[in-house]
Amino acid sequence: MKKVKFSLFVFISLVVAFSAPTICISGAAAGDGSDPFRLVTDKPIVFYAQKAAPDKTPAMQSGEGSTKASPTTPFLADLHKEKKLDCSSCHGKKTTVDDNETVVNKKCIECHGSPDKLAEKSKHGVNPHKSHLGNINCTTCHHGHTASWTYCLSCHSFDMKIPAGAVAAELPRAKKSEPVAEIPKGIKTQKTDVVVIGAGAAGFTAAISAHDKGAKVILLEKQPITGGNSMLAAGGMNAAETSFQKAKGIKDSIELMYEDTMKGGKNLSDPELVKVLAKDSAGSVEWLIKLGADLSDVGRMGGASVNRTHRPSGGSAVGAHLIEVLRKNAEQRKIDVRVNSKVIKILEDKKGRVIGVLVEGKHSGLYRILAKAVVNAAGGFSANPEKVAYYRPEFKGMSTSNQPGATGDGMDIGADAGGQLKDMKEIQIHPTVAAGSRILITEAVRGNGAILVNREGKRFVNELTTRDAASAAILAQTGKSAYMILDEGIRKSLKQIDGYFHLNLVVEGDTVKGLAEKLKVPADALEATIEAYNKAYDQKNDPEFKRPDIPRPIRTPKYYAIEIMPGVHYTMGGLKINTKAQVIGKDGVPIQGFYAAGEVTGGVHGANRLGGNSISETITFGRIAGENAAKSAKQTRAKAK
Ligand code: MEZ
Repeated sequence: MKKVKFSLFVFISLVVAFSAPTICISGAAAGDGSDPFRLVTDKPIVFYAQKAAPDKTPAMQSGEGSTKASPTTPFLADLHKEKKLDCSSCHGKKTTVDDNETVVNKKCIECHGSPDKLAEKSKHGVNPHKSHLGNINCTTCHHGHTASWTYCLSCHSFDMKIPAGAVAAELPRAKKSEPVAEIPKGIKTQKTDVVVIGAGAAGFTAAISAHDKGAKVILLEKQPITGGNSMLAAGGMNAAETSFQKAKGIKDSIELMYEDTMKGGKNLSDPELVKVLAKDSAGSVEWLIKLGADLSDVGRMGGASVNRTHRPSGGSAVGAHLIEVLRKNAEQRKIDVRVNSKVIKILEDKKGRVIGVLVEGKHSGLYRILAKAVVNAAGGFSANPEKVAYYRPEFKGMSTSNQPGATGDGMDIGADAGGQLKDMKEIQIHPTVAAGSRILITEAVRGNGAILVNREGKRFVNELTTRDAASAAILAQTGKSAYMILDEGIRKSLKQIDGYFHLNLVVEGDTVKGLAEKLKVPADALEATIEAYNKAYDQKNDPEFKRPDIPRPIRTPKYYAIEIMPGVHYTMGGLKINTKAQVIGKDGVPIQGFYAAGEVTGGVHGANRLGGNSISETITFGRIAGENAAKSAKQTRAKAK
């Protein structure tokens, strides 16, 4: 009987780990007149564990209303002990745990099966072991010595059960700063050629590029999983003059991509950086294809004059796919990738040259890596509400489409190392985040034909205008939200739309009238709106809103609606860089040994980023930063000889 019960527990619990206590978040001192909502030293987030009988599977619920931990609450380690499993069953012979929790994860899989295998057994609608996060560590969610907590709930609100799980979590809050402690004497020190901070698309690209130029690389990620915000990128990657465009007969040019980007950014962008973005974009697509990516589908995003947004065939989300490809390539190259590893300081020598980083590992604690060059690819701060409100008080309380690690600490440590920050007030609101959630409804749905209507059943904006203009138009409507309307034809044109059905975000009707009734909008108005749109499609002319491209009409039942509202999506500001991806110091001179790429930088997107330009930037500037960091490391090595 006991055996049966334990197998049942094993089956339900799926994967178990003995990781050390708490994920951490930090708060530390500005001291230099910069914003006070910066994150440097760590404070624990408290997860409350549910009181549960050892044999029962505790229910995990997301949301507010925390329940205090009971001193009798079992964690997974306790449950294992009850089954007469000792520490070595999870930890092996040694009890030291590295920050990747390598041994524990290996042991989990040995006993319980791989996440893929577990996913096959899952009977849940939303499968906790198969998601856009890809192949992640078991210990991302399953903890041995603290309450387990489903990482998905950082963004979603599924009622997802997890063994020995928390019932509620205190969400990470940015704390007012405290000074960073002095580097302890005799601190453990490692050496490498290049350190890359942040394992999103820019970080992986820089790491792979530096490695391929002969450098020894360590890639550090503070979150328990790699992928960063790039993992969530939906719509695609902009590039001009690509082989895919040519094959489809799309006439584009580097100059046109440059002009669209400058115009979209209200001419605040650094023209030299935009030139590089446009000129190298096709090369970046080719680079990804060589690594094994599929970017053969080409669609359109707001502010683009032609179709130049590249994504996997069928219109799957670009980010999860690219991160899978980049992870695989880093693994094949045996690049040292470390999760749960937060850089809290960039180290400089007396002359201000960057010489390494101070890291706080979840298990290894504080240690130092001396490097010949550092690439900062730590991302933006859309998920730091205090910081967003500090720069833009009018955005206070708005939801975000970003993952929880997008807190902007990379900008803080970069500025502490002498880097100049620019355009910090330029924060982008994405017009279509599903109402009441953090789920981005990709611009590609509008690009493929969907329209926006208000509660009166009327269109009110050119759906392919820039994000700032579309967001402002939505916020001016009754209820400050709108409905995105599409039909079966549009649904079939873009695979990622199926995900919105899976997440229960879609209202559907067999007819336009039926849909209108469900939405409680006037049916005759909605019917007239769709009729006028279909006429605009037929005549290739949208007289009222001047939408530049209508690829499909809305006339194939069923009809669908998703309620959307604007949410914080992207921070255009950050560390100032030059075309070599060198970080520019406060004196206007490049800081030796210091490079940056991706959302942590400012200057590429000016006052408004065009959809599809983010992934483009991460790959193009990630490659430049990685290659130049490797070159700089080589020169430093040669000088030292
Ligand atoms: O670049 C983006 O932010 C993007 C393409 C978003 C989206 O709507 O899919």
